[in-house]
Amino acid sequence: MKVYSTILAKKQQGKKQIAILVDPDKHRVADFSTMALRFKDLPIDYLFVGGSLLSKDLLDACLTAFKSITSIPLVIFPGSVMQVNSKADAILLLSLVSGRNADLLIGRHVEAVPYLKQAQIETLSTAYLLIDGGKITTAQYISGTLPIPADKPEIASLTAQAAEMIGHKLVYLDAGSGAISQVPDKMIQQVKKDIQVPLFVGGGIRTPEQAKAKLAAGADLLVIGNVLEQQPEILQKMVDAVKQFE
Ligand code: 1GP
Repeated sequence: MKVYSTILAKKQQGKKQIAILVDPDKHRVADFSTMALRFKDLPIDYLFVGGSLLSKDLLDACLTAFKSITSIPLVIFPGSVMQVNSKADAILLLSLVSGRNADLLIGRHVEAVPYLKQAQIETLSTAYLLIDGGKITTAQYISGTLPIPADKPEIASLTAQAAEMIGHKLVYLDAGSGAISQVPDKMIQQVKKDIQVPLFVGGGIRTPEQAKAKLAAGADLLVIGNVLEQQPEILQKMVDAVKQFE
């Protein structure tokens, strides 16, 4: 329960949190140490590692490098059952509650149990809502589900509330990696008003101003990935935007 307790404690202290998402498939093994050295002295709350498609099997190499160089908690953001690894501190056990694909609501979880037991890592029960971000993202395509329309905050809120009632411990609104438009502020505000559990927001956040807007709307934790592949130098500004948020 260590990572979840940390997320909750920071939320209760009114601190905004940032997770940097690294997709191991987008890198070479040699990159991981360089990235870890860039991350290690910044107040990054979590490193999320994973992707919708991991074809190169670099998850282990990535976690190994991050673990040996940084002390930032490592959380797997899995695209499949196979992305379970005991070097991580925790894994987002995602239920794609915006979709109606039974496999992604319970089927894959059943298959993952032996791997999760063996790895003995903390599982973070997460209600995952894909929100239309203006293009078909990998997550949407692979899951074969429709995202929630961006102009339907009430659907997002009812879905999040149902997930919280069912017992999910986190809600994650995701416009998808590289989304053109981020999760709308109005939707974040509505969901935030209606749930108690920590709220993660990600997908297409490219500037510190966008980050601040999502935090002001009510996000407790931002997930930032894609922009750092294109502009690694923006990392410090993104972290500052979150950490200096008042
Ligand atoms: C994607 O929310 C994450 O699932 C992060 O999105 O890569 O667009 O920052 P980006």
